[in-house]
Amino acid sequence: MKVFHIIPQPAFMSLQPGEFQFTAETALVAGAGTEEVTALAHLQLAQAGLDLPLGEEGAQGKVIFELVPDLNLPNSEGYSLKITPEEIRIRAQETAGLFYGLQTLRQMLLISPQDFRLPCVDIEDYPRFRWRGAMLDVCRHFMPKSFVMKFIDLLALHKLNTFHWHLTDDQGWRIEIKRYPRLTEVGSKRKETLIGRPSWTDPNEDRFDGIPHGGFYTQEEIREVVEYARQRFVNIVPEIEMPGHSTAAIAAYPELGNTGRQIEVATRWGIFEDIFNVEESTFRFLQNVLDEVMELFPSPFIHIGGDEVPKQQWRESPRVQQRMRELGIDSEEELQSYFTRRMDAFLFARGRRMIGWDEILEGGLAPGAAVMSWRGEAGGIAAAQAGHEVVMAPNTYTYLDYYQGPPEREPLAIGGFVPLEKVYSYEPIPAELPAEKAHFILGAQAQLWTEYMPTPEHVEYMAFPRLCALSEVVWSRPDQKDFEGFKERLRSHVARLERLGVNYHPLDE
Ligand code: TNX
Repeated sequence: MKVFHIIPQPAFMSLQPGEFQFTAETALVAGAGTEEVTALAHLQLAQAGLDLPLGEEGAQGKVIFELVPDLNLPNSEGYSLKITPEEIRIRAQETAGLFYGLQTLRQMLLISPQDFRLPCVDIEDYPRFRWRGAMLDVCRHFMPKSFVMKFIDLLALHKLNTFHWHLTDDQGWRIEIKRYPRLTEVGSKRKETLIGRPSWTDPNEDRFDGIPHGGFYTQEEIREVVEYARQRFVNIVPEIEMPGHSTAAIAAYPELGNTGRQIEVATRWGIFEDIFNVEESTFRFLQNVLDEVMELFPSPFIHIGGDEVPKQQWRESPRVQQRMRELGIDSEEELQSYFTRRMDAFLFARGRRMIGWDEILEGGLAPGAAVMSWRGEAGGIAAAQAGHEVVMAPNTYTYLDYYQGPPEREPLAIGGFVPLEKVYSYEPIPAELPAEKAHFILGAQAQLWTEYMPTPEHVEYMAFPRLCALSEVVWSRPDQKDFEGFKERLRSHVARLERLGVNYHPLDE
């Protein structure tokens, strides 16, 4: 039955006889401690076409939210949803579970027929992984706050709980830092943007659009987004890139770089030579930035980037070489490791955890660091072997900036090929990893790098339906995996996306 084409697939679901009819009297009932999620239910069900009054238990026809501490579900995000002819009851051990029960109900109602009847059903559901996420790059192309919020709501609709917000990069610094206003005054704007792909043979052949591009989020706007995400049980992991991908910051404050030259915010894509130096003043700068970031984001994890750091400037800088000798550091790889360790210690002392891209493994991993494995699965395997927590984000399965269909039929993308079935087939626990290390894999996430996604509509086109497949990878039981069944449910599910005004890549017939 179409209404039960839920994505991600619930752990257990059994159809029961009878049906529940919504009427003008059907009330939403908040059990003790569930007031906030019930208020959100009112909002989200209204969006699905049902304006339910908040009422009392005992009224005729009701949707009840109830916290039951001893429900015995395998984890705190699980829920039970029972529809009987008399009532709809959502129960969970914690509020997060009630929220996911609500998302299941919301999905049913988003495609239920106009008469608002739902067949009776028993659902017991809980996630497989605790890190279920998506990363959005707002640097290569700035995305308005309203879209960021819509995207977070769509994550939540798919029971994803982590939004990794890539806020700084060579082409733009997108977060207001009060202590360093030039980061956004200068660093949030570039004078133009590359058209098409960079030339492989001669950068002088690159063509540019001549149109200034910019944008950033004020701290007030960020607070608003964080609060919106909190209500939807989405943790926002902010990313501040260091020591590479930092052209925009160095353009704002050249003293952070190695050459002393005034450089410009990058206008093309790729890997840039300008990286942070290792002066004490630069560490202080970064720590002051992170202090403001931690004020804004309650996330237990703070992402410090760490990827794609060309070491040429460090090799050529007499100052850096002198610092290396003073510190007894022999290689530039080790110097990046020293850099990362200091950030790890800094964040740890403030009660947070550091996470970085898998390059932070090179030259020795900081003790408390978690690793985001993007260059395939190898980094994740090595980190988990060494007893570090890992988030799987392999480009081979989770890069939604890669093509999803034959390139000649798709809008220009960065390259690669990760069709829907490939995403769906992903197994976050690598086969090579010994079973006793599997618990180090926190989960997985999808990546949306936006070099070739200039607009929110284009981001949606790349994200959907592949993000639906990813949600099933991280939420559903692996023994339930069935691509044909998934595709059938997806055919119903896209009607929900349409209802919510989401652009998506057409499904193959
Ligand atoms: C590599 S993935 C990058 C990004 C690019 C992406 C394009 C990673 C940690 N670094 O800077 O946008 O490839 O696919």
